[in-house]
Amino acid sequence: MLLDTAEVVFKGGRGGSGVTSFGKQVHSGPDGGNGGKGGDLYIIATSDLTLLNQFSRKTVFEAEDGKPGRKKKMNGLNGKDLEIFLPFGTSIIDKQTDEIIYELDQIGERKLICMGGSGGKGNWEYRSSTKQAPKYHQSGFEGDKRELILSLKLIADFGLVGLPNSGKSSLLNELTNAHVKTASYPFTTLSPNLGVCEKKFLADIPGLIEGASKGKGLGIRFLKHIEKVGVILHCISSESSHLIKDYNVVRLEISKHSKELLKKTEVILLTKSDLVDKNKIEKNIKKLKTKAKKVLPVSIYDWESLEKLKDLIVKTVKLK
Ligand SMILES: Nc1nc2c(ncn2[C@@H]2O[C@H](COP(=O)(O)OP(=O)(O)OP(=O)(O)O)[C@@H](O)[C@H]2O)c(=O)[nH]1
Ligand SMILES: [Mg+2]
Repeated sequence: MLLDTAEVVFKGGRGGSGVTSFGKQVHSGPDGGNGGKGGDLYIIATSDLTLLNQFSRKTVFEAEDGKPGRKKKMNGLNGKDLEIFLPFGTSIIDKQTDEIIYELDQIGERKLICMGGSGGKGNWEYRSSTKQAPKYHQSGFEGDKRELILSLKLIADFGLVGLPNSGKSSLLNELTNAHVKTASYPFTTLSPNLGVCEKKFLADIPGLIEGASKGKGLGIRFLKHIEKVGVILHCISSESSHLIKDYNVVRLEISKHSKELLKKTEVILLTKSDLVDKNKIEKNIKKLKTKAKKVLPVSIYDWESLEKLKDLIVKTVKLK
C-alpha cells in the first residue's frame, strides 16, 4: 500500500559545546576550542513513489550533532548532514500553519530544510586584555526543528481517471512497464501507480464513484493526484448502457475537488471496445463527442487501437 501522506519531525543537529581548557605550562593561558556545527537536514527528490512508506514506523529524523571543542584550540568536528529521500511530487507543509514550504517537482532536486545549530565558543575565544584566563565556554545551539506534513501528489503527463472497473490499470499495464493487479471487480487498485510510455509518465488513479469528493470509496484521498496531471485520460467502459451518466459522475466529483481541474485537457478513452460491435462504437463515439473533443475507442486486445493511443500520448500536449 502506497503511503501518500506522513507527519514527521525533522531536526538539524545540535552544535557541539565549546570547551574550557588551559595549556599545560603555567602561563600558557586558555586553549579550549569551539564546538562543531550540527549537521544540516536535506530532502532529495527521487522517482521512487513508495518512499513515504519509510515514515510508517519512524517519524523523527535528526542530523548528527556537532562534537565538543577540544584542547589546543582545536574545534570539534561538524555533525554529518542527513539526506532524506522523498518521491518527487511531495509537498512539504508546515503542520502549524498549513503553509506549503516547498514542493519537490524535479527528480534529483536537493533542498535544505533544517539548518544545524552553531557550535559554542571555547574559552580561547573569550580571552581579552581584561580577561586573560576565562574559565567559561558556550554551549552549542539547537538546530532548526520543524513539524511537517509530507503530502505526495503524483506528477504525470497523463492521468488515467474513471469509474472503478473501467480498465484503467489494464491500459497502464499494456502501455507501460507497470505490472499492476487488474480484476473484474471495483476498487482493485487501492493506490495510484505510475508507468512510462514513450518517455511520458502515466498515472493510474484508483476508481472514482459518486460521492468520492466527500470521501466515498477511495476517491477523496486520490482526487489530489489528478492536480498535477497534465492531460486527463477519462476511461469509460464500452459495456456501459449509460455512458453520459458515467462521464458526468466522474466529472462532477473532479469539479467538487477543484473546478480548476475541469480546465485540463481531457481525452475520453472508450475502453473494452472489443466487447461491443462496430456500429455501437460509432454511436457511442458520437454521444461522447458532445462532452470532449477527442474520443478514442481502445481495447487491450486490439493492438491497432493501442498504437493509436500511444500516438496520441506522443502528440498531445497539456493545455493547462
Ligand atoms: N474484454 C476486455 N476486458 C478488459 C479490457 N480492459 C480491461 N478489461 C477487464 O476489465 C476488468 C477491469 O479492469 P481493470 O484494469 O482492473 O480496471 P480499473 O479501471 O483499473 O479498476 P479499479 O482499479 O477497480 O478502478 C478486468 O477484468 C480486465 O481484465 C479490454 O480492453 N477488453
Ligand atoms: Mg485499477
